[in-house]
Amino acid sequence: KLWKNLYMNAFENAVNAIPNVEGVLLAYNTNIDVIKYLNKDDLERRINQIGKERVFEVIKAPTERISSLEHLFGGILRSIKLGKAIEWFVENEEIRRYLREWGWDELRIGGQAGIMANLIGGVYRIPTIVHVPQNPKLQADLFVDGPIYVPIFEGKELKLVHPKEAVKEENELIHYIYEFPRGFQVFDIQAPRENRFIANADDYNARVYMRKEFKESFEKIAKGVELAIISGLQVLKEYYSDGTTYRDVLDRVESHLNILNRYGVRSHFEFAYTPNRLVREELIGILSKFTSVGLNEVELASIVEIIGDETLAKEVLEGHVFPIIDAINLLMDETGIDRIHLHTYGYYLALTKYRSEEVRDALLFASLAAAAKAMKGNIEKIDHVKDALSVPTNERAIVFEEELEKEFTEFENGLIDMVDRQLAFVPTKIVTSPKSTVGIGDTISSSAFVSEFAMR
Ligand code: 8BR
Repeated sequence: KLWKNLYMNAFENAVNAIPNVEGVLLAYNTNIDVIKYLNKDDLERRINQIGKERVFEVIKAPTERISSLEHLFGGILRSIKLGKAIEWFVENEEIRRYLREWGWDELRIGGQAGIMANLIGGVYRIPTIVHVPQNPKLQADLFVDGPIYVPIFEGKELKLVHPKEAVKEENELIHYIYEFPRGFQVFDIQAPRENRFIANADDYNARVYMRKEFKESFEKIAKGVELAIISGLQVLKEYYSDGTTYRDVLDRVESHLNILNRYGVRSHFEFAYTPNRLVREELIGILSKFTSVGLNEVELASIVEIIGDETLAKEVLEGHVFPIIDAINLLMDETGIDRIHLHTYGYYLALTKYRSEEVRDALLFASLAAAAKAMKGNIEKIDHVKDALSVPTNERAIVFEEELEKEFTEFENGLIDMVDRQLAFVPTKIVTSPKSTVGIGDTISSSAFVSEFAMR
């Protein structure tokens, strides 16, 4: 009952406040997601043509990258066999041509910045500037209509236009996503659960390429926005074959953050899982330049491995609320960041250095957006978010709520006063049979960040 009312109020408050936001900047990763639903006969035919035995060898000895058809199909079969999400980079042009010809069932805008642009600009109708490393027609057409802009030079002047009005003959940065359902069978292999194999044919986002408008005119771009969301740094490697390193990219990111801070633009970093430990450590190091960070429990555990200890990291992974609270407090101690938003299956937490009910309302609004995304696969209008009010609130989170009430006597309406910090807790809406769970994390983080600063 309490949460039902809080949810309704939060939705109203967020929707009323969202038009106040003058502009959001989203950088850096945008690409094309190609989705193909695998077909047993087609797959078996293609594999038989290449030679089944050589493909099957790759299942046992994964190559982790694709430079031949054996690698491609071996990777796909390995993903099916393990029911695991696997992503390998496509190294040569011939295979890229093969993938393009193999075709697809659906095209979607991809990359965190690209996905968030269609939500924040397309659905919330907030003027949004998005970084597109390349802007070919195939990708530009995937942006919905609305106040979504890319900066372009016209002569020496910087202009903001919809990506469709700025199409160039540039590279198509494609992530080929091969989906299979649970029980999918090919030869004698059966998928224990639904999942996907991704063949990544995108050299630009892999190195966090920044286009010249952003390199040369970032200050002008920053002046036009109130909020910024940075993502896509999780792919960085220690070094590249041309002698450059992750440091070259991070130097540029830091210079962008300095400019954003100078203009009072609040910034959020979406901390996606970063496999390289050194890069992860360096990302923790630059968090102090951001206002806010968003992550899930797996990402939080991977951070605790560096700034805390193995025991706490393990407890965080198990999803219990007290170790997670300890971990986000530790992260705030280490970085001094003002806001940490943790989302996990069933509840969200936000630890902030300031006190405000809007923090909680923003989490509730984000939970509605997440449920809408789970239900529809793609949110097309704000009414989809409103419809999520009818999704039941997660019962299991109520147990955590009771534990919090016991521990913190002043716990009220999802807010806990922690002397110099505030902790907000909300049980989320859980959709029982989701259409898709791709991109829900980005939807949660961006909806909460943008709506909180709209309301405050
Ligand atoms: P990540 O991609 O960052 O892990 O975020 C996924 C988030 O989506 C989870 O933390 C969870 O809160 C949310 N989610 C998932 Br997964 N399934 C959901 C569902 N069926 N309904 C609502 N939210 C869901």
